[in-house]
Amino acid sequence: MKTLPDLYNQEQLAFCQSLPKVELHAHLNGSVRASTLRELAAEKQIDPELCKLIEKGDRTLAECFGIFTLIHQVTTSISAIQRITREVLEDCAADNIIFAELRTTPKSRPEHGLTKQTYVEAVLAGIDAFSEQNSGMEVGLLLSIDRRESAEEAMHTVTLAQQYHSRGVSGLDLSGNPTLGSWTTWRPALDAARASGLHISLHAGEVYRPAETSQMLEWRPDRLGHMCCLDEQLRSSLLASHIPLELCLSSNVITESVAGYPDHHFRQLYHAGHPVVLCTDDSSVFSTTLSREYALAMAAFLLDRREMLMLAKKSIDYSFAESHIKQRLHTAFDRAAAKIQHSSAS
Ligand code: 6MZ
Repeated sequence: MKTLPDLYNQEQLAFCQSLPKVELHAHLNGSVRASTLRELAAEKQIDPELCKLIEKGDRTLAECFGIFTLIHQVTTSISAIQRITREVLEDCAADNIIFAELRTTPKSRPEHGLTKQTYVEAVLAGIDAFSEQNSGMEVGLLLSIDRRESAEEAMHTVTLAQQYHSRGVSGLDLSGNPTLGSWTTWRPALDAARASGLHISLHAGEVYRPAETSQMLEWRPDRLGHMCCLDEQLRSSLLASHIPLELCLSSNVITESVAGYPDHHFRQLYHAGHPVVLCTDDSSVFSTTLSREYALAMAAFLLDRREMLMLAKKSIDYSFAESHIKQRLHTAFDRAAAKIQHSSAS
């Protein structure tokens, strides 16, 4: 594995672990526990070499999409999908996350008896199973459109999001290999989603595609993800837009969308007062946790404890949760933050 020096010290990591946090950009199948992947692969008699590849840790952006294909070969049954959803949420709760907004791509896999609808129901059942056992963490769900999908497939996903809106699906995400497809394919589906009151987050600028990134900015999604590869004009349009941006430090550095932690565009955007939120992207694929992402930011951008608290608190407002849930989260956050401040002072 490519050795990425951990920039932070144990004290910074412990502080970030103690922070109440909000996760707004976590792909379900990229966050599956390695031990669960191994177990599911063994049940399906899938070559253990595949699991080794998944665990390798060092990968280009193109290789990541090969890894997702491998993971998707393992997470094919309703019970596996329920299980990984519950476990990913348990891992979020263990990392002191108070609100987890997961995202996942509904999949039609007739060879495994899976439809997009039964996929979504399995994820919701996993969320319910988690919530029955855990009361401390709120959960949200976005349905992803994969850039490999056609206009019709994208519209089907939007219809499912509308159907399951009352069960906690708050919006849509556009993701997948950023070198594939074209924005005009999914735009009508995203227009329909927005018209029906769903929130939208777009992966944008993960690779340099200035024309597409500019069209996405003009469309004004509720949030953007990544925005790593921009020219000067796009950078100023992003700043002028004030659209909250999900930033995934390890993911961007490991896939070389960004040269290194100190060079990450977090620095410039944060200091310009742009709304940013730290996220994991694919905690399993990039061997990280949200606390670790916070610790990396704290160390790389020389942020103090008060700044980290504010960063975490503000991310509540960028979530797609309903306002009464945001209020609850702010109350829970303030209570936990007061304890942290009290213990640092004593
Ligand atoms: C773009 C990504 C991604 O939906 O099967 N995904 N899309 N850029 C990234 N940066 C590394 N990481 C993950 O989770 C896996 C899917 O999420 C998207 C890809 O479409 C991937 O197949 P789900 O739960």
